[in-house]
Amino acid sequence: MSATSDETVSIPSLIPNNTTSPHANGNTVPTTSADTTASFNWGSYLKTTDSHAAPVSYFPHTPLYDMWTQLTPGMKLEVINTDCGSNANDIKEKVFWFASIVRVEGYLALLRYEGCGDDPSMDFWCNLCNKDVHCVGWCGQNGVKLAPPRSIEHRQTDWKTFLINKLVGSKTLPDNFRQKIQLSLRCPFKKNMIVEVIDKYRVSTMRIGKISEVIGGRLRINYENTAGEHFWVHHTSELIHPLGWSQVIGHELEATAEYKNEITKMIETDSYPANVPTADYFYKVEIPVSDEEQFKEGQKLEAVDPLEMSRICPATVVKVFKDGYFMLSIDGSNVEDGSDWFCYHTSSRLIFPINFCKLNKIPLSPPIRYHGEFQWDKYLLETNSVYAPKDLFQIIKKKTINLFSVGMKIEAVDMMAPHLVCVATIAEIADSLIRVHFDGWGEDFEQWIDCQSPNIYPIGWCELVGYKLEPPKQPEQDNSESTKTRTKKSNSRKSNKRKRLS
Ligand code: MLZ
Repeated sequence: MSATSDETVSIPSLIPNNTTSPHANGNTVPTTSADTTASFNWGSYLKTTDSHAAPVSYFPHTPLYDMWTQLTPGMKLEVINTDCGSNANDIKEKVFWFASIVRVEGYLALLRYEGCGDDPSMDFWCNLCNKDVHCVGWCGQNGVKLAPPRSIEHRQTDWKTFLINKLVGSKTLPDNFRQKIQLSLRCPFKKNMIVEVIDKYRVSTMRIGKISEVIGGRLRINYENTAGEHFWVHHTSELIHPLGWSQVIGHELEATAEYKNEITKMIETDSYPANVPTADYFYKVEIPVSDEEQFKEGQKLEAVDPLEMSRICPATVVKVFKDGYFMLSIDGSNVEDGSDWFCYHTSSRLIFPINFCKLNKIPLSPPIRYHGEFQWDKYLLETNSVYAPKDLFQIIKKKTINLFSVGMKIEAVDMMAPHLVCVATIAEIADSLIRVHFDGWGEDFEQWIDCQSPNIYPIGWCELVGYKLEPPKQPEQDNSESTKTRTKKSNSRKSNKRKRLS
């Protein structure tokens, strides 16, 4: 037994018989897997930017969020010893040593080997979900060698007694930590499953897509009949639905007649092939029970512009579907065919009653080409329209606790290029919203995102799930050809030329 049920270290298995002195038999200093896989290093970045990360417990959709507050400074672990002369990549030769947590930032922790005392010179950052991090007692149970780092080996003559004093009664990781990580990484969606997905080139339309990859609960969906075109979404996203959803709701669906017939048959017979996930796989919304709880055509509200998420704009309900779904048009859009209308639900978290921005002291972007100071009363008169009553918005009815603070570092999906998960900072808080700034990128790239969004992650998440993290954009790239184009594009985000999902 490595730990008692309250996860403190107990005596019997504390010092395994395989605790040895290190062998100075090699010159290579092994690195942790965190160092070998990522060129961007969160640890040094937090230091140079003098910043902190948002805690894992703020992200309910991420692995171990409900137990992360238990991982605190002082907790003891067994980790790979990178100063022992062995080759860390060779499993048979791996040597471990005890370490304490000095500081926790997202999934990462600053660790200090036992025996270093107050000396921080050997401190190192490590992803706590890394496969070479274990609870105290693990090495003993698994016959893995424990040896103090060479540089501090001389500091003690009796390591056994030293360790007993240091480790007994201290907290360690729960026994089943690794299993919990594995369990929390499970996703009900599998490769080759077929779903309905928003058309990124024409957001008012849904299409059929086939899942081609699943990483950390995010799905890469390949559009049917368009070779190579894909779209990344989180599996709880509002942008994917079960086959048949468009037909039942009344949403536009771009698919062959053959597909549509097959879908109709499936709905009628209520029988779905194994690769067609049913409604219970998807994020469940609360369906309004009466007509009074539904939005009505023509009602105005405030919405984060889905194609330019740095702006919150006046918007209009242009079409009402079943079950609380409706289409919204951003006021002032010059896209005449309605191809930029976007489907929302009464439970959507990026729509707000009028004057939400004013109340929260954040800018509301008036419709493009609107002259004069924007005032809702005046605007409603000018447009001869009505506002959507407050109690239609589920987000207003259920108060959200937004725990984030300005300056916290996170990993965030660039919603305009959702295949990219980027180094980002919380730039502003407004009620349930957070303004996400992408490090190194201009203000036009910022995005208002809901604090419960499944598109934001604790730092170290990409490494944990094996997804590429986009590092901050370097200032020296400013003169490059590609940035010039982007700057142009970025300026166009403020014009009436709408940004497209890519
Ligand atoms: N091609 C895209 C990439 C921008 C990525 C920024 N991510 C924070 C563009 O220029 O819009």
